[in-house]
Amino acid sequence: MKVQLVENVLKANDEVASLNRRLLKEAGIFALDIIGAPGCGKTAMIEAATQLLQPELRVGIIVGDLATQRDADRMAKWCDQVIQINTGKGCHLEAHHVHQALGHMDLTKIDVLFIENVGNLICPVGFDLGQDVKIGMFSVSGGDDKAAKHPFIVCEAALILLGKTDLLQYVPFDMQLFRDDVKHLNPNVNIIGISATTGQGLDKWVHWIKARRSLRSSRAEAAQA
Ligand SMILES: Nc1nc2c(ncn2[C@@H]2O[C@H](COP(=O)(O)OP(=O)(O)OP(=O)(O)O)[C@@H](O)[C@H]2O)c(=O)[nH]1
Ligand SMILES: [Mg+2]
Ligand SMILES: [Zn+2]
Repeated sequence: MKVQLVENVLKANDEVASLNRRLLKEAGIFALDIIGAPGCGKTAMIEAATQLLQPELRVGIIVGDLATQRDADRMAKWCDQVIQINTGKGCHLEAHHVHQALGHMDLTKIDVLFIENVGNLICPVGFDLGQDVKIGMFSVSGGDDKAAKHPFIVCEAALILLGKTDLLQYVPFDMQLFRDDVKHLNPNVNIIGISATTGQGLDKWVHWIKARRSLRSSRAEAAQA
């Protein structure tokens, strides 16, 4: 019976995720689900990337936390479409949360949507939100063993971000080990090192977003032709 229940929950989630995907596609929005441990630097990264993407691309942000609207307040400095979701005891975002948030946004004024998931490397991986890509985020201060210990996000991610690279000179972090672990789990995924503090690597990350967005748009045009 337990298996049945889990399957039903995921099935219901997938139905709403498909609805979200259709809405986002119709509006031409490229959506990224950002998944990383608490404090790995998700909000700082989104703040920095938003400043670089705009005004060329208009950004919208949905952010999930158990409590507070502190992240939304931080990001609202750079973006006028920010929705905070408080999940209470929930440790991940589900498609219905995103669906509700989309209902409060002007989708005609968004090109890139960041969805900052609840800080957690485990169950957010299993819940489709209707995003185009899931991004796995780790940090130098989190330790070089975290990719190996969290294989599911590494396998699902379209890209791995390694944040807080400015701390490499202060904390022990075996970059080769981290790279080898990622390659072993997912040979096709790239790693981009970034620092929201110094700006290092952000140009590469923003370039990746623009390239993937263009690829998605040209595929959509080809499908319509
Ligand atoms: N040195 C350094 N510190 C950073 C960097 N990015 C974020 N931080 C710091 O790390 C802490 C957590 O950053 P957040 O952006 O709040 O991390 P988060 O992943 O959004 O955290 P939650 O939403 O609570 O899971 C803060 O004190 C940031 O100032 C970075 O690139 N370098
Ligand atoms: Mg945050
Ligand atoms: Zn969860």
